[in-house]
Formats: sequence, structure tokens, C-alpha cells
Amino acid sequence: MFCMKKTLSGIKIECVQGDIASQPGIDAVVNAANAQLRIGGGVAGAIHRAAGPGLEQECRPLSPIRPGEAVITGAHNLPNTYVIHCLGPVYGQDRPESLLLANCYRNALKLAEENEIRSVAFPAISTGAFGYPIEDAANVALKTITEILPYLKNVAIIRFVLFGKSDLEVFRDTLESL
Ligand code: AR6
Repeated sequence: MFCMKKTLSGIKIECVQGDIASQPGIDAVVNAANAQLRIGGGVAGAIHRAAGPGLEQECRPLSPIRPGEAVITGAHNLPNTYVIHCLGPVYGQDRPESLLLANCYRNALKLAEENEIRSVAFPAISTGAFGYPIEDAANVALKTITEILPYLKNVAIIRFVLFGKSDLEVFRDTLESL
């Protein structure tokens, strides 16, 4: 099932095809959230459905969040310990998009470090309902985390979970080129 693994600065980067709501063995999964941190479509729908209504309850006092921001909660019925909720930029609307998308990855990894999290799984934030082109989003995601890797003390595994095969291929090719 694993499509690609690469170790950079001692940290394992993986790209896999799958469902972000079904990642046992990973400490924290990242939600491509909406500002209200409510159940939605795509990743947010899958995460909230699998986590159960307790997740929305825990999220309520933490919302709204702004593009690029991240907050952390428990994972409820998901097979993980934490959910890190990131609000990606709406492509063509929240500007500058690449900075706001990079902030999602930076802020998510900052929370992971603060909570002594060892493994994190990200979806391709903003590339669904928010319309961010997948090649550009893969570049931002992988370049941003590569810059941060040397500073990570707790996080040892970063997994990208891509829903579609073509999205996986884009992430894999981008990772290979780093
Ligand atoms: N696991 C992994 N990836 C998935 C899954 C899944 N279960 N489902 C979809 N994807 P999106 P956004 C892919 O729309 O663009 C929501 O309604 C999908 O193919 O989930 O940040 C929220 O409520 C795409 O490549 O997130 C917000 O309003 C990527 O994950 C809004 O959409 C992100 O798609 C957030 O939009």
C-alpha cells in the first residue's frame, strides 16, 4: 500500500493513497477544516463522521479559525490520539494563497511538536472544495515541511494521505524531486 517513503533530516516522509479517517498507528491526523470546525464535505466530513459528535462539541469553543491557522483536539472515535484542524486558503480568494497554505503546515507541525506527537498524517489541504491546483499545493506542502524538518524534535513520521491515484502521483513526483 505504501507508495513512497523518503528519509530527510532523519524524518520519514511517506506518500500513500487512502482515507485520512482510517490511519491507525498515526498519533495525529490533520483535518482540512472549515472556519467553523463543523462537519463538512471531503476530509472534514470523513473525519467528523468517523470521530463522532463529540469532536464537533470539542471544536465549538475553538472556532472560528482563520486561513492558515491550526487548532488541536482529541480524536474521539478515530484510531488516533489527536486531530489537528487546519483552515486552508480558498484558491483565488484568500491571498497570498501559497503563504496561507504554508502556514497550515507550519502551524500544524508546531502544534504537533508542542504536544510531543511522533507521527502526523496530512491530507492535501485546500485541493478539494477550496480549489487549489494539486501540483502547486504539493510543492508548497513538501517545500514547507522540508524547511521545518531540521527543527523537529518529536515528530519522526510525516505521512501524506492522498485520496486519488493521480494526486498521489503528483505528491510522489514532487517528493522524489526534493
Ligand atoms: N481522505 C483523504 N483525502 C481526502 C478524503 C479522505 N477521506 N476526502 C477527500 N480527500 P477537501 P479543502 C481529498 O475538500 O479543499 C470541506 O467541505 C480531496 O480529494 O476535503 O481544504 C470543509 O468543510 C482533496 O484532494 O478540503 C471545508 O469547507 C483534499 O482531500 C472545505 O471542504 C482536500 O479536499 C475544505 O476544502
